[in-house]
Amino acid sequence: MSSKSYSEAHEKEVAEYLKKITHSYYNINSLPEYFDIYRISKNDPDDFWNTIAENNFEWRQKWDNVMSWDKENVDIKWFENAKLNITENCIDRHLEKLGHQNAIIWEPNDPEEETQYISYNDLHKRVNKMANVLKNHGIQKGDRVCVYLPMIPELTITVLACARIGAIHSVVFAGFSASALASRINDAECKMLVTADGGFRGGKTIDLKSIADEALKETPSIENVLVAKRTQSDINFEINRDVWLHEVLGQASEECSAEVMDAEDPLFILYTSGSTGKPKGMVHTSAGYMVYTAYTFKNIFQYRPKDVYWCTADIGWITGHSYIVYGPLLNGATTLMFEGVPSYPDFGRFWEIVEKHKVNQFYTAPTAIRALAKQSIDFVNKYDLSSLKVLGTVGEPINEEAWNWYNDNIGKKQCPIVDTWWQTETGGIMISPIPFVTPTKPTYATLPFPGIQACLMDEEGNELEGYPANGRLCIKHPWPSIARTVYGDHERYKNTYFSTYKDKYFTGDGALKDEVGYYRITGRVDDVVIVSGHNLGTAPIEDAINEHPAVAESAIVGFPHEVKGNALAGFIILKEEGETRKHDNVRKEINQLISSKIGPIAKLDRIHFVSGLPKTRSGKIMRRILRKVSSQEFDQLGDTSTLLDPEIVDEVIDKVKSALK
Ligand code: 7RM
Repeated sequence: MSSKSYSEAHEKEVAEYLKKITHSYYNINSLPEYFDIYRISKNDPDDFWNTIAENNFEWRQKWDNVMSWDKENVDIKWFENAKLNITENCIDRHLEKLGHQNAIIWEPNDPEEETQYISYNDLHKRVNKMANVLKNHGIQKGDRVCVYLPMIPELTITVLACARIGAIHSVVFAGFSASALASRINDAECKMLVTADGGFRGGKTIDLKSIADEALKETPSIENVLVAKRTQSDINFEINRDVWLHEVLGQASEECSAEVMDAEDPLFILYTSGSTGKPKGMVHTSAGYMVYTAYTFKNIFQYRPKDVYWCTADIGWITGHSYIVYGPLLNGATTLMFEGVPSYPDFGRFWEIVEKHKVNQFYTAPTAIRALAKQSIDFVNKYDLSSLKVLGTVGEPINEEAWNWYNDNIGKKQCPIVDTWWQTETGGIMISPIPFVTPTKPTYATLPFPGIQACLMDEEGNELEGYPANGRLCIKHPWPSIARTVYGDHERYKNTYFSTYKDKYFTGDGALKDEVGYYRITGRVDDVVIVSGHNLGTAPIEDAINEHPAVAESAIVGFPHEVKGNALAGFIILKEEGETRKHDNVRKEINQLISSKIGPIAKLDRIHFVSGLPKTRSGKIMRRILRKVSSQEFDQLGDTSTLLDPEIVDEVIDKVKSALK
């Protein structure tokens, strides 16, 4: 055979293979098809998920029962007694046909450094080596391994290596402090820590190892620390505890058979902060998580063979777990992993990467979109973004202005925007448009994904069946990737998610449904403020304010008021700092805007101009802190060490104190 015809034949085989594995039963190609499939999934969830699970994965053994739900104990099981290993589905089964295709494209922080292209063959070898290293250091099935790494390939490889041998990974975002790391290690009693000498993020170097050393002073369960080399910094090294990863990887075998796991064996723990108390270790299990992340990835990003898909999240968050690692690899996709930040070396970095790798699906957060929209449009227009087909957003409500900017300037009005609503607890996307199928509407996450029985509840526990309606978002029936428990505290799981409304999962979010039944997430229900008896969501007020041309970002909270019960305070970042007289004008104009958009009831009693807002590392505004400050409870701010920029809290306190004078 000539090389040309060989490669043509090979191409054809590959195309057929990809079609096979990426062809889910119940692929959604039109709106009527969506409604049909949704109805099927609702009428007979077991049969629906059975079909998807049977046809798209490799099982060592099939299940006896699709789903069981003991409502009293909130004990949920999917695909009971099935046997599998998720890494065989992510890697091994693709090798014959996709071995040479890129599994991961790794783009470094510094554009001068070389990109790494990791084929499925390479990934297989590297995961096996890492798995053997873990085993050689005493890690067995069921042991917990804490992963505290920057966004380097070793992070994905370690996660998969744990899954390969049945160890439970607990990834802690590499921006967290020593005390946050220590409490997570201790809660899960991790036996091993995998970290790095340091990490690069924009112009900064983070001394990960010294932060880890600080944490390790109070983590008795850790036996060994594997250290990846990234920054070449001088680090402290405890000879009896610390191990250079590159040294042991060099000696490890490239073969490691996958541990056969039970469907309900834990795959990972991931911590998420609650409104009170210590973070909750959400436990996700093997089979259900696999089925749900694969099926949602396929349909919500409309991934096609040879596409390059990029999610800008960090693997330290659920978005990175489900939609950088597992979802894409389960579909034989090429997933781009970026080490850096949108602003380094300049605000064109994202778009430069899109052009360089001809990215087809791009998935990011509203906070990044707003930051980029503040910059000169030249940063966007310098690059060719014509490869883009689908744009995604996740993490918080996206305001209309940011949605339009994304649509006009990045998608050039040609790319559907999938506003995907979901949570750490849900494991995968729950409410989202399906591109080219669901007509989008700015700020609306639109319709529940098949298998997701979403509903709105009122405060008395009644379901709001008609629409338009406004209520609290619940899910009536388990889906495969629901977290099964809070690690070590099943009571807390039951109380947080299944006690507010009988036999329903309560999301903690408020939502409204428009006249066609589209959902719009209005924010955490604890962000609802009742002013003079009126329920006011803070998100729509923020949206109104953000339309003011001088405003870059805003956060609204309630504080106690003698007459109205609660009044509203706004913390506002201006695009440019102005002098006081200008501030007074902007104050007036903001309240006029709110009056006209929402009503005079929503006017702000106090407006503080600040240079930043207290945010979590994943970009969520910590309104709890603003609420406490506005209520003058300055000594009850709780732990602020996990904030992106803890110093901003002092500025916020100063502003509030001086406004009270
Ligand atoms: C994926 C993730 C969960 C919370 C959730 C919401 C908010 C997430 C959207 C959103 C409006 C969205 N997991 N949220 N996505 N709000 N529109 N598309 O972010 O556990 O870190 O956060 O984030 O309040 O409850 S998370």
